[in-house]
Amino acid sequence: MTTYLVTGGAGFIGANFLNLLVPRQPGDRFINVDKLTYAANPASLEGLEGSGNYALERVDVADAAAVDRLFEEHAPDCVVHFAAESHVDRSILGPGEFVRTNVEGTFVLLEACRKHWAGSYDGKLFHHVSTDEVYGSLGATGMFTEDTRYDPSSPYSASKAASDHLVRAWGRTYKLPFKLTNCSNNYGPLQFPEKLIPLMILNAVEGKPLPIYGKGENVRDWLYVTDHCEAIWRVIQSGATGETYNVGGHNELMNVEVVDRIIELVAAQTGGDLEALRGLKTYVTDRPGHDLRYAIDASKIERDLGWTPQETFETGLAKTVAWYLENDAWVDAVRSGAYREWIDQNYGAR
Ligand code: NAD
Ligand code: TDX
Repeated sequence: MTTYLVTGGAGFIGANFLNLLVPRQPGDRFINVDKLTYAANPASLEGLEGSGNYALERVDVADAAAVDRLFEEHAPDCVVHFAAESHVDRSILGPGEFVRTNVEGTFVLLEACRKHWAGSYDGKLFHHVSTDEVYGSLGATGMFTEDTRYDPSSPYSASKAASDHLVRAWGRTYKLPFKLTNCSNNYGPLQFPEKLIPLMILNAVEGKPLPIYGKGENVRDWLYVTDHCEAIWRVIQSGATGETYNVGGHNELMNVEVVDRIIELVAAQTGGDLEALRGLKTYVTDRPGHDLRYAIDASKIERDLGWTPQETFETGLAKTVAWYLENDAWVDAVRSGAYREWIDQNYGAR
């Protein structure tokens, strides 16, 4: 039996990971360590209640004493580190929490592993979940490989870059066994509606403006969330220790193209008026330091570990729109007063 300490498991990707793995791995234990910030929704994990191999611990990963207690109580073999402040726009308006959670939080976890795994690293692993944003922006051509130089643009991506450096330094200096994945933009069920795709789906359904930053020509490489989760699991099980794997979906699209496809799907799935929905598109002030283009070269994980995405952008986006239409209660639960304050703060002045 392996005990996995999964940080940030009540957020978007972490919850999809646990919903996939807890039922599939009944002989293993999964401890979800989450501070339950605005981005978390325990309703995302309802299906796991009563599973004998799952528990939630409400803990801040930057709280060294609390993390220490968790290691004593659960004696984890593997840390899967998702917990982070994850929204670029929030990092621009308030970078402090990003440094605290993403940098200090990663440091606290690495130190806990070093202390509690001292003596033998046999069967132990720190898996760090990171992003392609650490590589900065591409021009019109080229792709990020595992060897691309780090060049982060936003407080968010700089904090993730710092955390990646800490993980590799703990590997080199203290021989801590680690693996790292840098993934492109995820989308799918359970994503907090501050991110492009769920924000646009819900605004379109409610007839609200669809705020496109700048000219909408920035390109992102979209990957369905369960394809990312399967990639992480594949790397944990079969990847080489001390290695980094880039994960991406070969789905490069301009933001306006993504919004157009969402509009078409919402019209088709709700019977809404296509032209009226198109009229909701609104070009607003650009994001400062907005990276132009991301594209992932995922050939290493495809070649070495045989991972390939199962969803195309068409199948994944249709499922995602359907999920948001069917899950009113989940949407209502996350769109609290704090959510409305964020929408006013970020979009009010644009
Ligand atoms: P999210 O914002 O949806 O969820 C983050 C989770 O972490 C939440 O449950 C939150 O409560 C928890 N958390 C925040 N601060 C914490 C703290 N101090 N202690 C404990 N828990 C804390 O994020 P996400 O989109 O699921 O991203 C998960 C990870 O994947 C992040 O590390 C992110 O950088 C990385 N990533 C995300 C994407 C993407 O497109 N969303 C792509 C590549 C990599
Ligand atoms: O209202 C919006 N209008 C808009 O045009 C929002 C919220 C976004 N955008 C643009 C900005 C980006 O070019 O859409 C693109 C996607 O934006 P986000 O959903 O905020 O994602 P991004 O900034 O690309 O970062 C995401 O992918 C990498 C995640 O939030 C990160 O956690 C992950 O590391």
